[in-house]
Amino acid sequence: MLAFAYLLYTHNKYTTMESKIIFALDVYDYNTAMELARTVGEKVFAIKINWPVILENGIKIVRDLSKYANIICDFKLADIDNTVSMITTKVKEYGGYGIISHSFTGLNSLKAVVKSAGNMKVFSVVSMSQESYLDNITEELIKISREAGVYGLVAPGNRPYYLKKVKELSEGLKIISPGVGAQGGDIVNAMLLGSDYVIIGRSIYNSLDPLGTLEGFSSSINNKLNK
Ligand code: O7E
Repeated sequence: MLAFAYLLYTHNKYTTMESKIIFALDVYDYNTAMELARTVGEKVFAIKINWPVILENGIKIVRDLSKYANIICDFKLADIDNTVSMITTKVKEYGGYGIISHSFTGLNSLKAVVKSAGNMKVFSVVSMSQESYLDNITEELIKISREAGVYGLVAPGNRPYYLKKVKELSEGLKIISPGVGAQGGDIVNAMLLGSDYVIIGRSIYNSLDPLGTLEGFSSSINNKLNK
């Protein structure tokens, strides 16, 4: 029985790893969050949560959601080394798969996140899906991120110029991209320009059929990219 449960578990994780989609679960309500996670969890690479779900439910929801998918905590850390370490340590304690940090706070702060993360994946924001001051310093942010030893970079799926630029300088770091769907980006273009995973929120959770919508996104990647 235990062996069967383990097989089922590893199989689910394998299925999850195949997907190129990270679902942005930006809702408040606990039951809604859990229901969405249960519905799409096995079909996505990971679920990303942000302040809306945490402010309403607390950090314990990371553990609950982890039953259904890898959980990436998008807390966009931007503080001194001690504070970001404390937050990262807490996310690790509750079973987070990954954590997202800003990089404009500099090398020391980002290194502190990487150190406290242990086996958790650290992604750093180097370019946003809306115009921001980061546009002036993207190259420097990539350099800091590489030096700190992050696992991946956040770059926009709806702003091709910046996505291409990040890809060119990424030296193999994974790229995860918001901006697809509700913010106008196209999933196939984003993947062709270098995204490893696209982050999609509203287009899925506001849909009448979240699973069907997700599967539509997945098959558009498979159809175009596997030709
Ligand atoms: O537009 P949506 O609904 O598909 O959701 C996009 C998600 O990506 C949402 O959680 C938002 O906070 C996040 N995001 C951006 O939209 N733009 C950015 O530049 C960065 C992020 C983000 O997720 O950063 C960390 C990966």
